[in-house]
Amino acid sequence: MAERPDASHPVAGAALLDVAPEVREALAAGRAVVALESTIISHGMPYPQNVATALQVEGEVRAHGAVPATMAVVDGRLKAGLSRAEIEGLGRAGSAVPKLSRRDLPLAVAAGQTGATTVAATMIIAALAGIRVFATGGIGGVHRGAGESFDISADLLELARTPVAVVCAGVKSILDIRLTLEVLETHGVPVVGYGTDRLPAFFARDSGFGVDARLDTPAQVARALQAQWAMGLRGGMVIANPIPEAHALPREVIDAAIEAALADAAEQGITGKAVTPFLLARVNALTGGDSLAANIALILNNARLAAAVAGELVRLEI
Ligand code: PSU
Ligand code: MN
Repeated sequence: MAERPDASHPVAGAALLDVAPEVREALAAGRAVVALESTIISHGMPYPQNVATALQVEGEVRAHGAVPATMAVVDGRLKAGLSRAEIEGLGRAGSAVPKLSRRDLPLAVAAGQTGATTVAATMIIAALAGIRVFATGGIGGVHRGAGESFDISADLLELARTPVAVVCAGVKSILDIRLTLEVLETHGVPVVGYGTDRLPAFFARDSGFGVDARLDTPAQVARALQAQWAMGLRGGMVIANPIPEAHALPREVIDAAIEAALADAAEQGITGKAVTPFLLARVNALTGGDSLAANIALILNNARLAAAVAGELVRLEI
């Protein structure tokens, strides 16, 4: 279990970390805090909707009784909690800011860079700050064709080693969902369906795959996390929360856009860390306003659940 930050017991990495005053006070007082990522702002959505959404998500976390901590690296400092101006800056810069995953963090810090954090990097900063619950849209996973490309997101390995619960809308079908579940199983990461026994696929409520367990209340989720960490398992958990029914998109629309995006990526020879942002941008462009509205709706839905889970963890005093 991550230790609470405490002035008298600085945690490892504290010297590199700036915890926003509101977040620090909440943690010190044992109040609920929810981590949020910033790659979703810079690389996951167009400006200015990305900034509006990031601020709205923070508002939703607050409205449900928790304090939001949006993560990024700013001028080489790990940030747990961003100012409005910092969120605006990342959103406006978009893909001009580097996307930082685990392997990028030390290099960005040493170089004094500013960048947006992926799920993996956000989990790392959250754990350093003592934050256990994180809300996002979708996690990275095993890419289609990974047998050749070896393209497996560092998010999956982070979930294996860092004790942060990630509330998401499942796995976007730009990925190979079956292989993503296999890798999570190999690394011992529980995948929970919230109110469902089906793994959601981001815009769709059912990926065609099941989950390891269905849990129906934030208290049940918190007890599962408590059990995991109490037995010394240091990893995270995927809390897959289906997109609200009213915002789910027809599977044909999404599948067609994803196939087209994958074909474009192959044709343009996109590889490495550029793959996911490229596919996200192409799917957004091909499906237009519908997917953006769905994307915003599911993130807000995840923010609400994450706030509730963080509240329950506080009640369990972990
Ligand atoms: N999937 C989405 N939206 C996103 C991402 C993934 O539906 O915004 C972002 C997240 O920041 C995630 C990252 O951590 O992409 C994964 O990138 P990669 O596949 O390069 O690890
Ligand atoms: Mn990759």
